[in-house]
Amino acid sequence: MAEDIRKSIDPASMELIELAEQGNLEIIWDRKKKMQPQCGFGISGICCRICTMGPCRITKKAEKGVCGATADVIVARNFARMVAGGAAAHSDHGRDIVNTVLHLAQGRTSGFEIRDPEKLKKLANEYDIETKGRDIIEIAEEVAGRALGEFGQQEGELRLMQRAPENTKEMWRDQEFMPRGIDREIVEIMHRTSIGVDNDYRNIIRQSIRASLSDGWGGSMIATDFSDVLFGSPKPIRSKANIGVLKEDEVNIIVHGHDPTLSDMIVRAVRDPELRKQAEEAGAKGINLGGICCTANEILMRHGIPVVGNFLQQELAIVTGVTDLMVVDVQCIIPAVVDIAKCFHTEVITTSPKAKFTGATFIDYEHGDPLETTKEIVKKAIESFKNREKKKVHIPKETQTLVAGFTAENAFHFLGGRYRATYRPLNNAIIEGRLRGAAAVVGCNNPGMTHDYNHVVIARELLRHDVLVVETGCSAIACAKQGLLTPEAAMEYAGEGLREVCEAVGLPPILHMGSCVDNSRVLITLCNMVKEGGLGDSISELPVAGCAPEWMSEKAVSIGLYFVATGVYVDMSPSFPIGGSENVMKFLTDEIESVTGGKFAFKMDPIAIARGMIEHIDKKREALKLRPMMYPVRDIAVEV
Ligand code: SF4
Ligand code: MSK
Repeated sequence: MAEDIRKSIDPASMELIELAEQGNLEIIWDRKKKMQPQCGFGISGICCRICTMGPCRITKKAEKGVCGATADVIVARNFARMVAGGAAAHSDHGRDIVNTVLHLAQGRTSGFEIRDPEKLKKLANEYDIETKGRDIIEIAEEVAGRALGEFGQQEGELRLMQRAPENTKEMWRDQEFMPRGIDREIVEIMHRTSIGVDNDYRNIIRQSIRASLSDGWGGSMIATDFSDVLFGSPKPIRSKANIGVLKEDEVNIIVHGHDPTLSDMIVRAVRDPELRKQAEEAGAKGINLGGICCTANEILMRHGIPVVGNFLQQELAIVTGVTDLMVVDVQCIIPAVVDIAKCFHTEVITTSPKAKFTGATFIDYEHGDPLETTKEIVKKAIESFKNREKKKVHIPKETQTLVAGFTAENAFHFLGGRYRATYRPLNNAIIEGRLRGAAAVVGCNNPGMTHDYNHVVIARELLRHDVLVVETGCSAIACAKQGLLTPEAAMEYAGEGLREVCEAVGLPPILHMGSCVDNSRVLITLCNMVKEGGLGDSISELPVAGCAPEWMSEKAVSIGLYFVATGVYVDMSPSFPIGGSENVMKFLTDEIESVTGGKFAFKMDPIAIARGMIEHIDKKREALKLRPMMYPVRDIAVEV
């Protein structure tokens, strides 16, 4: 990382980074700097420590590991294990949500209800479960049982994969990519990549593909669908984003992580009149709830709860001195939040037996009464508020309004008019050349790059080329903070065709589709586009592309791979740690296209990333013989 890299494009974040520096508080960028230079063997994926004959590193002098493993095998194994880690995280998240539905149905937990019974019935139909004349709770128990069964399933196909177009499914079957069971594929990666098992790089990557599909079309899709059943399907909703949503005169609680089971219940707890009264008695004007990372996206999409920030803002939220309590569930919560919290009055509460943090208070949310447990957490926040140190309070003012809450089902209600839920207008707009195509910009932040920069520049470049953008995760938060998630943004940033489409129906040019597991909503959107007709018979024929331009988590590797395996062009920045094997690189960026129709690119510059996506979209338009674009590309600057 260059010493003088701009840390963030976000003024609120920069203000707090400087404040941390003045106060000698160590934050993520400081640790990244101390870590330089980072290990070149790790970056290129040629370090193996799978057995104790190693660790082995491939060099000119030592072209094979002690066991004889080549760079190709070592790189492929390391890559596969990243996929396994990512797929496991998403899928285990999905399992937890299904378990909550099951426990609700069996009366083993309280406080939850089935908020979208219609979606549950649709799921029941997909699982061939009778719904007529049956109690909703009884249906829920059976559907949850069947979905849980797919995690341990040993043979056959996953149910929700049947949603894909026939051609795409045929390709998966022909290539033996169809996952047999969710857990099975992840375990098989761990087996195959242990010492002396799968020693063919292509074969290892093929299993990675199968495991990633069991994430996107399995664990993640189950997480999304059962979250909708349990917490309600999102609807477009206005809210705000960025650190300025924290309030000086209220008790501030931040939820951070991924699992809506906790955050959704906290939403209820902070609305409790008794607790609000207690907050007032403590001298606060109210209780203010905000979120970070994907658990933020979950309660934003369903309740309009404001977003405090994305991944790189988790420590900064504490540096404001007004975060009275941060309560976390699982994933993307860096251990350093506990250290920085010690410099303030902030209480850090962990709630999952899977994710305990040394130095934080653990409250067992999973085994207690959920509503009572969250009320206890809110009471702790009120207590913590009393310990706030006025001289440490510093809240940057920045906030932006946004519209979130789009799903594969509701987004196109708008395009189809109020009463016609159809993808026809979207497909027609693409066919006629009003829209060039659609693109997903997703994924994390990474302190090795300028915070939010790639997300925003890529999104703007796509918009001015009339590409409709969908976003999830920290990318959606990045663009929200820049005001790109409002209908008004279409006027400012979109090409003329996209602007016409957005204006006709009042949509933002970027549709916020939720959390990381909600990339499954993007998959369903692609299925619906194929089903609507006129844009080819398989997902790989669609004029669409994706990118994760600041990714850092293994989950992003799995997401990228299941999109490529579904037939989509995906750019990942930074590159995967595979540079040590020309063969693995060639397979993922080139050869794979002849198998799935999708492929990876690893461009670093955001304009180059966006142009690569646009080029791919144009290639698909040409293959489909679609009409030329209706309007010239809008000539506006995209830099920030
Ligand atoms: Fe070295 Fe082979 Fe053991 Fe890896 S598996 S550490 S390459 S001996
Ligand atoms: S939270 S996985 S940093 S997107 Fe889903 Fe953000 Fe990446 Fe975590």
